[in-house]
Amino acid sequence: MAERPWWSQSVFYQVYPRSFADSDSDGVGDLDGVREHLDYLRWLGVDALWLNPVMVSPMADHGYDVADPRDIDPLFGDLAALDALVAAAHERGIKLTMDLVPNHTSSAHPWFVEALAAGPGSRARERYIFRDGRGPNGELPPNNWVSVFGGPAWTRVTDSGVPGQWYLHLFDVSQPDLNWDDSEVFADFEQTLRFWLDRGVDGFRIDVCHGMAKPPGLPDMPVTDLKLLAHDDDDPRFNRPGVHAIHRAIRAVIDDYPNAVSVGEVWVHDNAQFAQYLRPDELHLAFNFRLLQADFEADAIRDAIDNSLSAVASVGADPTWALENHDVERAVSRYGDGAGGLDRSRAMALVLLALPGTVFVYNGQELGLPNAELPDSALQDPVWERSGHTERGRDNCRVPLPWSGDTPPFGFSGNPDTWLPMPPDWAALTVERQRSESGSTLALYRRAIELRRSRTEFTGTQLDWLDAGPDLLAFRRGGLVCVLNTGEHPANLPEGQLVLSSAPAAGGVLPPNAAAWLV
Ligand code: TEU
Repeated sequence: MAERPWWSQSVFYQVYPRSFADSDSDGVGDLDGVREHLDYLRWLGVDALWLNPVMVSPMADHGYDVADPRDIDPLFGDLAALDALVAAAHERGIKLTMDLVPNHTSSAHPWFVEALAAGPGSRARERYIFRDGRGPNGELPPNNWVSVFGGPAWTRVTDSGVPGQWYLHLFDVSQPDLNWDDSEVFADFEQTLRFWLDRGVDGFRIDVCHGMAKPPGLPDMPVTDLKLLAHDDDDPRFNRPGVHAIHRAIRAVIDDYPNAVSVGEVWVHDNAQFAQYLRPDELHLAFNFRLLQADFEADAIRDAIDNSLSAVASVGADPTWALENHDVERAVSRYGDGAGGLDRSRAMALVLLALPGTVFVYNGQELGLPNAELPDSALQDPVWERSGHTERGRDNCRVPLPWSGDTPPFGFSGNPDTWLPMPPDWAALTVERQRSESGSTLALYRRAIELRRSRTEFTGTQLDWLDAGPDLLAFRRGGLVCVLNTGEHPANLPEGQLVLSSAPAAGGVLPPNAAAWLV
């Protein structure tokens, strides 16, 4: 078998830059903060970082609204700070990937400013999706599409002082969708890819890879009454056939940089359609969200793993795994909160890190952080406003990391006024505290990553299910056996030497809400 690329069995650590570490005491994390904590990440044992967007942005969607894709926002630092971070990460053997947003720009992007000023029919409007409205005076939006963040996906602009055309925004009103049928859009994106790759960046996470291509004629959606932040596979807003030509063009550029990786955010449920994004001339990797959507039940988890493996098998791509990211509820809270939720998320950490393929760990996951309770006045996610205050949005999985000490801001910042308030009871969850406790969640992650990296048993892409009994999930991968107990009763472990468990498993008995590794 040909040697696999560097990313194929790697552990990526997702840094949400606002919330990782603040070096300049403005209450918001930044690039120097990341650089100053690289030794922590080396100690944790991760292979690569994924930084959420740090480009110039008004921050309406915390960086996913990009006004200049080829510069760093002053909130996070500057190009010199990025260069210094890349160099310092590479010195420690850690790769660094950035996050690119091709589906839309910020409304503050010079192209959009120009498009508003230039008026209907202009060249500048062709880079976005402007249309005349329906109804006698164009007072109705061009179609019935809704925004993923709530409300209509169209906003009407003023042309020559009177109500004029409408523009499409699948996300916030400040995130106009680009027209990928316009060749200048790709030409500019190519410049962005090369700009960062030439600076030594090791690849990209690419946002909304199932977006970009829009269907001809922009037909209505069959159903508009959707859960926010959700869509299914026959939604005309996403996953249109034309998207694959875009991915082939992107890949052709990335192939000029043989060690660079592309990881797509692909919210497509059907396995065959998902796999199309991973054909040899499209994305290298794509996030698979099944595991983080599965309940804590042996059958549901097995189903998620089986589906994820078969989705990539048909195209020979590596599977990817995640339990958390900046868009979803923290695992501890999702699995039931309190001690039970923590136990289950620790158990799932061992399932995650036993699997073949690329693993993503979201910052704070290694500390067992729960979702934070936030007062209404603290909420910043555009989802809160756009849903008319019915959906709280994603802020509570984005609270800054607790590093040290007994009171907020726990060493995250020199400024007590952090961009989201930090819960006082996180004193027990700081990095400093957990580094000193052998049974901590941090210690568990570190040991699991170390074993995954160093033990010869963790080889091969083959995964075989073992018959373990009801409420038990058990599989063999190479020389490793992973057992998870999702039931209410202790279970006997199979034969083998216990190398790690998420809860004490003395005498070969695995308690409920726990997992173990045996060789
Ligand atoms: O998310 C894209 C997207 O489709 C999400 O809205 C997804 O459906 C939802 O989060 C699932 O719960 C990406 C980014 O990850 C997100 O942070 C951005 O807000 C969004 O793109 C817009 O750029």
